[in-house]
This record gives sequence, structure tokens and C-alpha cells, in this order.
Amino acid sequence: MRRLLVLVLLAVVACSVGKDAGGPPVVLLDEFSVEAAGVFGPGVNDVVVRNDGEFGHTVVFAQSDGTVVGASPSVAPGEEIVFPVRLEAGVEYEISCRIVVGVGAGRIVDHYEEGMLTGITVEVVDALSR
Ligand SMILES: [Cu+2]
Repeated sequence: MRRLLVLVLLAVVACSVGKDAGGPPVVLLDEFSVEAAGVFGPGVNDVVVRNDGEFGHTVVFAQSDGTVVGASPSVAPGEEIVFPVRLEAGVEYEISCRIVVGVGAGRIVDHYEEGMLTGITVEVVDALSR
């Protein structure tokens, strides 16, 4: 009986460790910020993108040399989408919004310049632990 209890406790600990260590990849958008949370792993990531702002935004994943590997459609204010993007292990990516809006009199608002960017590094996952 005691052995069974230990096994059950170990199973509970294993499950809670898994939750703490992960969660789905999430990108939160607002004026003018991009926040990344959760685990971005190698392969296709179904990224949850949520726009908490007042304006439409996009999500662009790019490598450090500027190569774009994924660009979402426009995400409306209050909208949440799931955006699949393929990422490689050990690679750093910049996540940004590239919307540029004319506001009259030859002036623009460039969301990237306003600070809508962040960076992630895709974790190298031990094949044996999967
Ligand atoms: Cu934007």
C-alpha cells in the first residue's frame, strides 16, 4: 500500500513539473509591446496569439539575419488566433509586428519602431525525454 502511495505521489509530481516547465507557446500583443511566454520547441509550434490592444497587429517570426520564417494575418483587437510556425532548435528568433500606418500629413506610426519586438531562443529538446 505504501509503495502504491509513493507511485501515485511520483506521478502527481511528474505531471506538475511538466506544467511548470511548459505551457503552449503564447504571444501577447498590445500598444506597443510583444510578449512571448510558454515553450517554443523545434518543429511546428501552434502559437496562441492574443491581441489585447486597440489596434490590429501582426506577428512576424524572423531569424537574426532578417529571414522571415512566418507571418500571421492581421489580428483584430480582442481577437485570439492560433498561428502555426516551424522553428529550429537552438536558433534565436525575433518576434515583431511590422504594421506601418499613415496618420496624415506625411507622418506614420511604425509598430516595430514603437517597440513591438521581442526575442526567443528555441529550446534544444533531448530526443530521449520526448
Ligand atoms: Cu502592431
